[in-house]
Amino acid sequence: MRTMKLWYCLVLFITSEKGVVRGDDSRYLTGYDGLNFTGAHYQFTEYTPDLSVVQMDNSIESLCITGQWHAYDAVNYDPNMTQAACLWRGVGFCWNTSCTNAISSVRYAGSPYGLNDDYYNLYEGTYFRGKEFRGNTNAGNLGELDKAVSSLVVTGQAAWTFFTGVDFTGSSLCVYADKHFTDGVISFDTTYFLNMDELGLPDNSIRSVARGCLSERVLGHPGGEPAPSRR
Ligand SMILES: [Ca+2]
Ligand SMILES: [Ca+2]
Repeated sequence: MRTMKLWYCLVLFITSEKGVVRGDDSRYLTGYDGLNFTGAHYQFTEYTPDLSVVQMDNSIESLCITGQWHAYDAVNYDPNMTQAACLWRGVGFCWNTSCTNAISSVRYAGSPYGLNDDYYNLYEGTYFRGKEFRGNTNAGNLGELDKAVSSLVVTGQAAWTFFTGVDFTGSSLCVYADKHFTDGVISFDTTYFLNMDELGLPDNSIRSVARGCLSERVLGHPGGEPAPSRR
């Protein structure tokens, strides 16, 4: 069973990155099983594919966070991409969630090495569901997520350019984070696209990623195209 779980993790987290984990990373998600930050609680700092392991399955009603976290009704980040998912982000924010008593898995978006390090996360499903390809370096192909990406997140202050061809060819557009969160000390820059319509590329068309703004189409930067409207 242990071997099976490890194998599953390796399949889920395909990466293109270099780095070391810093001790000062401030990302967290504290989930409470009561409203207004009461009751049993657990502080998450890592990907958690099954909240029953920490006795928090279908129980979170309120939360405090730093960073961007994705929360899923299904376990394992919804590999079938059919259940609801919630997006939580901020720096030192606390609120009662509308995703009450439903969440069964959580994972963050952004760099594992530092909260506001430059990073991208690509997802197989809309709403950040399913398998993931993530990184902080150029990727000439996306491995298992080749022609499969349906949502994405960019964090930090660098631009990333997404291409419809392998090895940085085809149509492209570049994305900057457009939302800045801070508590006066810690800063976090991020943006997200729930589906490829928001991004302006066909679904399942992204095939490579490069650091920097290498396209004439620019999203999220002053002077670039406006970010999609948010609920
Ligand atoms: Ca659930
Ligand atoms: Ca897809």
